Amino acid sequence: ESTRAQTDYDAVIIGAGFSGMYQLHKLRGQGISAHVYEAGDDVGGTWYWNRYPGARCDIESVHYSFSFDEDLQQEWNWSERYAAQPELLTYAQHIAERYDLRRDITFGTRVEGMDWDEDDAVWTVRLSDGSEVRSRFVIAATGTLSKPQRPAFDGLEDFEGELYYTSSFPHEGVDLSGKRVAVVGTGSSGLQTITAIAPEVGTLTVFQRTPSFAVPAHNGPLPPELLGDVKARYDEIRAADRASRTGVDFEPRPELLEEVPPDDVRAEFDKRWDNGGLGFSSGFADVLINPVANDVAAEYVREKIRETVTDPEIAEKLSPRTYPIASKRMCIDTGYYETFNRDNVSLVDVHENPIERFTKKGIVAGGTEHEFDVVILATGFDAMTGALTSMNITAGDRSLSEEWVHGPHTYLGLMAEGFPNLFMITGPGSPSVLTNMITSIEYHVDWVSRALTDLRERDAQRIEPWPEAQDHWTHVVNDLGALTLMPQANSWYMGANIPGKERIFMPFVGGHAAYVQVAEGVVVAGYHGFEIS
Ligand code: NA7
Repeated sequence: ESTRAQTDYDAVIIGAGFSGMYQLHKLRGQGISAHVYEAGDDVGGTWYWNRYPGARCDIESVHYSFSFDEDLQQEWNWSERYAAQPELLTYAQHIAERYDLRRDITFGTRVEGMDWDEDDAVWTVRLSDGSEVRSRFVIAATGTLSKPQRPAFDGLEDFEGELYYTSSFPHEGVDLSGKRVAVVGTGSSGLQTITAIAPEVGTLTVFQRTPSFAVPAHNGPLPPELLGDVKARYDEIRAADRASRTGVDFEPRPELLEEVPPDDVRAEFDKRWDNGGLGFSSGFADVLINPVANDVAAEYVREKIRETVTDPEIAEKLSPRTYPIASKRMCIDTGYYETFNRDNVSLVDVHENPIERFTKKGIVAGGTEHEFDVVILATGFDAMTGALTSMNITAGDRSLSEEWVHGPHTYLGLMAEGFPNLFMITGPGSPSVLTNMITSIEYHVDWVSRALTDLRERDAQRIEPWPEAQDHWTHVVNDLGALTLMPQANSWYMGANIPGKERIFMPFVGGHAAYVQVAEGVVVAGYHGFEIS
């Protein structure tokens, strides 16, 4: 009890996105005092910040939703197959209200730093309002794509038009109609923005450095009878998701692509293309391992691009050729390639001729100045580690950002050696970014919550991974990644999109189900690999 009196909370949770909210709800249910600090003015995380036109989830709503409460999943009605940002934000707000979460969340407050006090086994957490709180545990529910990447373009501050980032798009008041608009970046955010605004703007100029592979969403209203069927079988559907590699059961075939006759392969891809979504590349297990199999899938998409885009030169520029398909997260689109058949849309390839600088009037690339009223930067995120390394986390003379200069080191993507009592939800070294994020979030929150209860039962106050356990896991993550084609892309999985960031494959590529087996085994073996005291 004496140590109890020195802390403000048992647990501080950083972030009120889906993971932070579920974590708060779960700990409350276990009688563990917890408080959430959130930089934004409301809940929702990713879906609070990323309000650009056309923002939409790339996983179907009936899977990208909480499964922990049967009443919730029975009562909530998704309107579309893939939820758009406003509906996801409404869902997040519903979660906050349903479980009365806001009373334990401080909004508009960023965690600016935290120090571990080894004598008291307590974290001191420094907040942006200048205050400090002391907490036995800290749970970083800070997201994997939450620290925006804002390239330092020369002259950016000289640009006199409107400048927006997709990752912090204004909540209201943007009118693009009739204007000369540029979009820089052709990842998921860029693709969705481009497709959504093209009909409304005067002219749209797309600055593309690397083309993406886009598979159709075939989005549309979710028919009530389909939703009814899902609800009737929800247990079965969620169980299949949890037993899968990606957290969505994309039903892979048992054979390898090279074992299947070409006509049958073609029919399988046709079926998956017509169904739409990320399951396109999940049909054959060797697509991410065997370059020959991969190229069959890649060529299928390139053929679709040639069929869709009327100008063959533009079709070729839009066709990815420099990296394997699915080695970066594919984009799920609704008429992206068709957009380039519009008279008001043009494509500037900035691979050969990078953006040189911004001017008062626009952007200079390849020696040509392009003039714009509005520039939208869809330039991505310092993914997986950025939110954690920018938080000034220190323990004694060790700092997390320095420890991770050559890539993240974690045990199971849950904790880092040297930083006791600090948990990460969907941290680097977990499979989360290769999965349906909600499946991964629920598993991690459940794992951490059980660990805190187990610690309390043992009357323990401190948990930290062994250095050897962390080394082994980091090798497993790196070595498994290296067996696949995934490290061949300059992706955010590799940290390759951030100048100067160490190139290392950060997620566990073995999939959700295999990961769960390991992480459950660790618990069954008495938290093997963790020092508990
Ligand atoms: P992404 O997928 O990282 O895309 C960022 C895009 O911005 C990508 O096309 C980049 O080209 C481009 N980019 C970044 N910096 C520059 C500069 N300096 N010049 C030109 N182009 C640049 O981020 P998103 O937000 O679209 O998507 C992130 C994830 O959110 C996505 O994977 C889904 O899971 C949801 P590059 O490819 O680096 O050549």
